Amino acid sequence: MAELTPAVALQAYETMVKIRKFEETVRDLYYEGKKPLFNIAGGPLPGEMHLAAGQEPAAVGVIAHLRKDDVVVGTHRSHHLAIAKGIDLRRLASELLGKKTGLSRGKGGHMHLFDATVRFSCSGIVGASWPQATGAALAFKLRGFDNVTVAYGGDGAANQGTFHESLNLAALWKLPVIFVIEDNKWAISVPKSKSTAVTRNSDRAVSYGIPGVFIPDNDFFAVFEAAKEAVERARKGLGPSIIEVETYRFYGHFEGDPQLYRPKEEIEELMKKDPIVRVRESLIKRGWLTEEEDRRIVERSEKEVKDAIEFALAAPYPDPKEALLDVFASLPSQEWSPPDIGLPTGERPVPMYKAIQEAIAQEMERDPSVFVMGEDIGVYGGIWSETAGLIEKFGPERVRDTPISESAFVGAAVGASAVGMRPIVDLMFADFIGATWDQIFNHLAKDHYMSGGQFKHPVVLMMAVGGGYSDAAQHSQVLTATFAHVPGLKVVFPSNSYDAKGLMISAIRGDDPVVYLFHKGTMGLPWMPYPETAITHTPPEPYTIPLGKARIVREGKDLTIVAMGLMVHRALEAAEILAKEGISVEIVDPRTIVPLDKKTIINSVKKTGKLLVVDEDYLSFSVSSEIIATVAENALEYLKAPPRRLAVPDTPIPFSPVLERFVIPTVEKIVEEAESLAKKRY
Ligand SMILES: Cc1ncc(C[n+]2csc(CCOP(=O)(O)OP(=O)(O)O)c2C)c(N)n1
Ligand SMILES: [Mg+2]
Repeated sequence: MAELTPAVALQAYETMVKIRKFEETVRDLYYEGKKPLFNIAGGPLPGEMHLAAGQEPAAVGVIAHLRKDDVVVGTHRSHHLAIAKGIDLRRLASELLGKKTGLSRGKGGHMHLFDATVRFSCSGIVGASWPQATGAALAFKLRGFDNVTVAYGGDGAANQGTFHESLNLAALWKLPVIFVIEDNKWAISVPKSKSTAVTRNSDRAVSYGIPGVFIPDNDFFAVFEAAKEAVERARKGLGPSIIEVETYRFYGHFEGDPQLYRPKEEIEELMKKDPIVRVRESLIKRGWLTEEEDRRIVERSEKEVKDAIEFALAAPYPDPKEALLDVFASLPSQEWSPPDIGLPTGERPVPMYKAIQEAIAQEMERDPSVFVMGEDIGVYGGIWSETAGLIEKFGPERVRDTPISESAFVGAAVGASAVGMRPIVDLMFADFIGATWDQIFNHLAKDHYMSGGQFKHPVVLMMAVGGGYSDAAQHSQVLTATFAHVPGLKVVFPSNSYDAKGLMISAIRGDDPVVYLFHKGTMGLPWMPYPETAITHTPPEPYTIPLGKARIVREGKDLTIVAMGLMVHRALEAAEILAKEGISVEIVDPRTIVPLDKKTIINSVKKTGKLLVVDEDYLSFSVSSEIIATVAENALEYLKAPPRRLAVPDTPIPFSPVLERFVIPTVEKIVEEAESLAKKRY
């Protein structure tokens, strides 16, 4: 925490001057080469541009109290925050211009600034910062560090559900996070009076039993004092606070914004109350700043900004092929090795739910950065018993029951993993991803890429999938394609206990986000029917299975069936029946959908000449489509008949058992389809 000494005040003033110079310079540059003026793609500075001139006190007044290893998470309007946090100006300017020397080597741009060295990130998604800063604060608390985190958001962002979920979570868990609302009174064209039911967002703190202060009139000194108290409180472990700063947006929402929604007089009035001019006057009045020193500060700032922009303009663009890099932190080795054959056998058959528990427990034992959170995962042990017994071993801090706030706790995993934790998040049912999809597909999946490889999210998102027990359309989906379609997510889908354990350990140890799906019908739960073949020998010691390596569950020569999860076992049952008819079926279980072991599938089809994909996900635009496309691209000439797929026929999953059996692939349907395919020839 800083005291307002002359040196600290001068430093803060200089940072504000530098921010303003940066924004003014970027603004001028933005319009260069743009014809017409609002041509978003023209000139050296492409894309959208949201500038923060006028909002300097909210940035500098708070961040002045932070250390380099504290975390700041910002928004689409974040240059001022990044500069206050100490980001390198040359790399910042380069990133804005999409250059190789940029923070993310041109992969993020102005709305997605990442700098791991000063622990700064921001997002173009309004309201995303709240849970992420909350998660980083959770990481610090779990590790016993005294770091704090600051989440920034606008008056508009304070109406997102994430804001309220995060406040509840942070207050409940007494996390060292400060929620700063930059109230510039506008969310694009919508005035706060038309979007927010309360006059002051700081009053919302009452609902969560935490302090909330409102700083009127963009007053740097008042922000500084309020932040000092909030940071002190957070560092002492006393929990979160809200600081709402009434601030001014000098320019439009974005550059090119004609601002027809706000009166010109408002802008003129704001300019008259320029916060930097007011700080300067105050410093001069206090005798802390002379006109001479002020000139030097302005000159220094101008020089630094000019140097950064010139550096960025002169810097090279990245090699276009770099667009393909950084999707994942690690990929399977290029060396392909033959797949495992058959289901594991041995003297230790373990149901899948126990294999998952065992894997998590062993990794938690080995690595203190691993922790689990989700709904009902503590004393209850997870509704699929996947976390049973963990709380007794590791306690409620590391086996953390959460409120029903999927956005907040998945976002928290994003934030916690960015500072070195390895969260396992239990989402209960895959169907619930809708409540947190933004954190999954815009952040968890993309941050590694957008940060040019700086931010890693080693998060395991585990969840149950599948139907067959009349839980209907919102509790029975498989959704493999939904996840697999998003670049940056690995997708794991074990079909048996042995694979479940080895894949879980690999997922936890890897540096990429992994969606870990388990089928309810393979878990081996006493209250849910399951095939005996899902319960396999599972060694007691920890072991890994590389992601991207299929298993040939059964060898055959007439027909290849590719199946995942419960469908592997239905295919096995079907294969037994077909064998009696003299049809020899080979079954390939990809085990991981992303990365997909294409080669094992292709090799199998080359051998059998026939392909049937059995998929419990929806039929169209699916993993089954992808597998067939892969085979068509690589082994079309080997096919002796058109490939087929058996999947849910693009309907939601119905409730009534007779209806449900009609849409989900059954053993009978697999037999029927395979028989007909076996007979088929071009
Ligand atoms: C989830 C989401 N919804 C909508 C948008 C489009 N959008 C970008 S900025 C913005 C207004 C944000 O207002 P506020 O939070 O007050 O921040 P300010 O722009 O005033 O700094 C909107 C609606 C978005 N980027 N993300
Ligand atoms: Mg606003």
